[in-house]
Amino acid sequence: MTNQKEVKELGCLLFDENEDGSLDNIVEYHKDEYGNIVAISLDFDGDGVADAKAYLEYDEQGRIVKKSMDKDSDGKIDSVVYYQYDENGKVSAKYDDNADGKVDYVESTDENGKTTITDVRGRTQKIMETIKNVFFTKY
Ligand SMILES: [Ca+2]
Ligand SMILES: [Ca+2]
Ligand SMILES: [Ca+2]
Repeated sequence: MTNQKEVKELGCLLFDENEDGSLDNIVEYHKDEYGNIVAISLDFDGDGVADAKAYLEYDEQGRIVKKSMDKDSDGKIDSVVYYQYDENGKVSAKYDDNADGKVDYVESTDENGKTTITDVRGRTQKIMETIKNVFFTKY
């Protein structure tokens, strides 16, 4: 994030996306007793009301294993990402884009650091676009 204007305090990030001097994004973090961020609230228009939420779950090594996203802050989870780690610590991610319990995309990284995304339904169109649009990837 190059346009991050202010870090008010640990746990809250403020962004002025269009640089008009008023805050557009407020990101609020909630941490558990281990210091892991377990919930994130996003206020896209800076009106003080959260517009989207995300919830994170960790394994015993403190690595994120599940990210649940409520894109419209209505209390219902809209998409879920599952993270798996191999013995080398490499991560692969499974995206359930519509939170129906079925994985829609699998993202994996090879030994050269190249990331490939596989659509489990066999469709290749728009995958990158979809992934890019998956809520929260820029954070
Ligand atoms: Ca808002
Ligand atoms: Ca929702
Ligand atoms: Ca799905």
